Amino acid sequence: MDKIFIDKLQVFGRHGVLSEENSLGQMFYISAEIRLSLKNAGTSDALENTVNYSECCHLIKDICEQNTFKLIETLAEKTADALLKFSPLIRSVRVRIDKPSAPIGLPLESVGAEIERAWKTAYIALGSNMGDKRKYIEDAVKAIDADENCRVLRVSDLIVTTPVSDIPQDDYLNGCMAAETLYTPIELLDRLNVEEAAADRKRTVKWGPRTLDLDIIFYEDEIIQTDRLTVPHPLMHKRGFVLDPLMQIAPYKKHPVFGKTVSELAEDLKKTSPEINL
Ligand code: PH2
Ligand code: MG
Ligand code: MG
Repeated sequence: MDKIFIDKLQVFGRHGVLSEENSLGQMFYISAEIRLSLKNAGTSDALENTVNYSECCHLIKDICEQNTFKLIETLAEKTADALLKFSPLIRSVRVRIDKPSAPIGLPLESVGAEIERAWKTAYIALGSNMGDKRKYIEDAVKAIDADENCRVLRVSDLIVTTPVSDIPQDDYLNGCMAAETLYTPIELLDRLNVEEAAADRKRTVKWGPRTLDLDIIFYEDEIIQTDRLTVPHPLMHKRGFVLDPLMQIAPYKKHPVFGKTVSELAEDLKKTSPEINL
């Protein structure tokens, strides 16, 4: 991908684990690769189609000068985060911190840290079958979009579905959304759980009725299996109430385990379970 780069911007800072570093300070050299398409800027010759590297340099300088972190990792993280939020055109960043005068007591040219961070696309299933179902879902979508670490890209229609459960309960309203996020998968899960709690969801019975259910279906093409989180969602390919709305917003998205598109998974489900009305 195209990039704007900043090479070894020299900024004074007071970051360090030692108290002398915090009081005396030292020079930090900060480098960044800011990845975005430069095509429109190159063809239009218009600054609004890219990022102003001068503004990026001042942003980096301000973060370095106005904070005192123990770790260069923190300085790198805060810098990457601010750059990623600086313009919607920016897709990913690489940030490198050099600390050539680090008090180590040994001769060296530089020590430092380098990180890469990016906006990631996640697909999230939305469900509710208690109370004002539409409002629970719409409020959650709004709250996620208002979170500075998330940008909602698309939301499907909300459809009425029959509960898939042995426990008798009211019909569901289901949908799906695509969002870009700076959260890791587990941070995103925590964030979605906050919204479920805000909707006063009680986790009493498994498969029981719920005011709000927000499930991560895909996170980029990552395959995750931990105690708390399985991605892709392990049942998504068997659930019409997931595939049907997902078809609207991402028919050609490929399942990273099965290698099939959402549209193909929906076809397969229709063949094996024709009673599911897709
Ligand atoms: N969610 C479940 C269990 N059953 N059935 C429908 N129709 N819609 C759901 O969202 C749903 C369900 C567990 O999350
Ligand atoms: Mg669920
Ligand atoms: Mg859930």
